[in-house]
Amino acid sequence: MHTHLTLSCVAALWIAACSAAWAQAPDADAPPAPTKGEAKAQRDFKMLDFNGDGKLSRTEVQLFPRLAAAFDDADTDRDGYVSYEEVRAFAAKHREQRDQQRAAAQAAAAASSPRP
Ligand SMILES: [Ca+2]
Ligand SMILES: [Ca+2]
Repeated sequence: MHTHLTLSCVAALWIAACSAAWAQAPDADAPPAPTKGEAKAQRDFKMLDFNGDGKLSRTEVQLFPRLAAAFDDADTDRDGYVSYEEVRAFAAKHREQRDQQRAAAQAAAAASSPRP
């Protein structure tokens, strides 16, 4: 079995908002076919989904403290499971927040820098 290493990668992937492939803007003119990154993400999700019911339970992520900590945030409909859609939404939200924080930081830096 070599799943442990792979699952650790998945955990890192989720928390890191899963790369640009996962967090594409929904209004982007993207092709309907899954991207290479998304196909991999789906594969990784299935690997994390030990019992194959199409969603991640708290038990399934308990080996990964960072995933477990993010579980409530990702489980937006509060059914106790994180679906693939919820993971995607979480990744997108995560990226949005990061972008906002970056924009705010840039605005603050611009405001505090002396004008020539
Ligand atoms: Ca499951
Ligand atoms: Ca849910």
